[in-house]
Amino acid sequence: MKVMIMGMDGYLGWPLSMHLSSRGHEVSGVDNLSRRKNVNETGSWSATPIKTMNERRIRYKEVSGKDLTFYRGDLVEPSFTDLVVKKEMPDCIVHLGEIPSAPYSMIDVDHCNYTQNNNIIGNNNILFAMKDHVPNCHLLKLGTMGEYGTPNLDIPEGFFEIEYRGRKDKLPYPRQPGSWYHLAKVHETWNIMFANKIWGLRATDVMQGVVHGVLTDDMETDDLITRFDFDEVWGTAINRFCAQAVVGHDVTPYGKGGQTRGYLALRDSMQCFTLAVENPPDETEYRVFNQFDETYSVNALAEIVSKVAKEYDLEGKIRNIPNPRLEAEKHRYEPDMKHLPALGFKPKFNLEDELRITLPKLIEYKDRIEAKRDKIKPKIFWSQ
Ligand code: NAD
Ligand code: USQ
Repeated sequence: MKVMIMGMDGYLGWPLSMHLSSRGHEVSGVDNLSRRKNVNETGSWSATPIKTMNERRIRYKEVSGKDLTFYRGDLVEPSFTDLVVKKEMPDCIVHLGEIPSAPYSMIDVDHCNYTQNNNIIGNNNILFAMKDHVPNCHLLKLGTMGEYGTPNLDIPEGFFEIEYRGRKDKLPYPRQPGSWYHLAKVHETWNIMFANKIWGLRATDVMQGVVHGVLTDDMETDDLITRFDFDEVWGTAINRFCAQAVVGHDVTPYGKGGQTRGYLALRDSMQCFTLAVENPPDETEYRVFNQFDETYSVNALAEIVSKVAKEYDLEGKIRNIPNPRLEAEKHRYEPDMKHLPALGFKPKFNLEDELRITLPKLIEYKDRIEAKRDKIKPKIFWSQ
């Protein structure tokens, strides 16, 4: 299958490119390298020293014998997006090419608008390029579990049956996102559903939980490793807890620590994406997958990181700190996850297993975390 990966240079895009290529797919990709630039802007860096796209592709060719085609450019430019889709004529587009940080989008009006413009317009440009050149192509789009927010109800996969004033219908489940970033994802969901309705474009909208881990089977050497961020803007709680433990910083759940999310190991996320790519929706179908494995509160996450860290003689002292975000700190979280298991998804790596791979790798790069220690403390406040 010809698969085009938007966001090829990213945390997920790079391992997925290698993974799909190793399964025999013909892989091309796009990236404007903005993630690297935006992390530089906040003064931080990846704990793992990542190679340039050219170095990565050359090294991958050396170890696998396979080529990865790469286009450097901005999906927000309609003519660029149109051109690359027309040139490649993919069977599947995996769209990961967005700004993924909630805190970044909350810095100020410029960062909110940059995130929303980048993500919503880039996504629209892909939809129009698909309609014009590859109307049968499958769009595998990365949304987020955070689109749903934390309702006091179970969370289905995209749609639910509702009865109102004696009538029944199947409707999109209410979205209650908690940041400008998460809101952009909701707007994109509506745009994809609309493109599906008017043009019949087929799409899988993936509501993904937080992905953790840093290594996949295709990373034969650290020249092929993916990025791992730990600062307040780009690091997710789990990455931050690992990095904090490695440099002897307190592990910092925010607030009461009851904030619960879905988690998935990077290597299991490869399995999910592969199943979705290789089992496309019917022509003209729009489907939603919730994609995660385990759910944890951030307090529970901190406890597990701390426990595994002790196996490596790290203290992992936990200290709840004032929450810079506005969010429920104790809430129900019962999302469904049925569609991927129905396609054969079997998670292989639980959180503790994955931590026993991540922590030793981070210990190798302890000096790089130490060098940016001042970027760990949160300074972006949701309510200001
Ligand atoms: P990432 O920032 O590492 O990767 C995104 C890549 O897209 C980057 O390399 C970036 O340079 C590129 N990009 C951004 N805007 C672009 C544009 N306009 N044109 C071309 N390239 C552009 O992020 P990630 O963690 O790999 O996440 C990938 C996707 O998955 C995002 O949409 C994110 O919201 C979603 N997601 C991620 C997670 C997670 O835990 N990592 C969880 C849920 C959803
Ligand atoms: N948190 C802490 N301590 C920290 C950092 C965060 O307790 O040091 C808390 C946050 O307050 C929040 C929870 O951890 O309640 C999750 O925050 P996060 O930074 O780990 O993740 P989030 O901002 O939700 O975003 C991440 C990815 C994003 C993806 C999303 C999936 O960056 O791309 O969309 O996870 S989900 O969380 O399901 O919406």
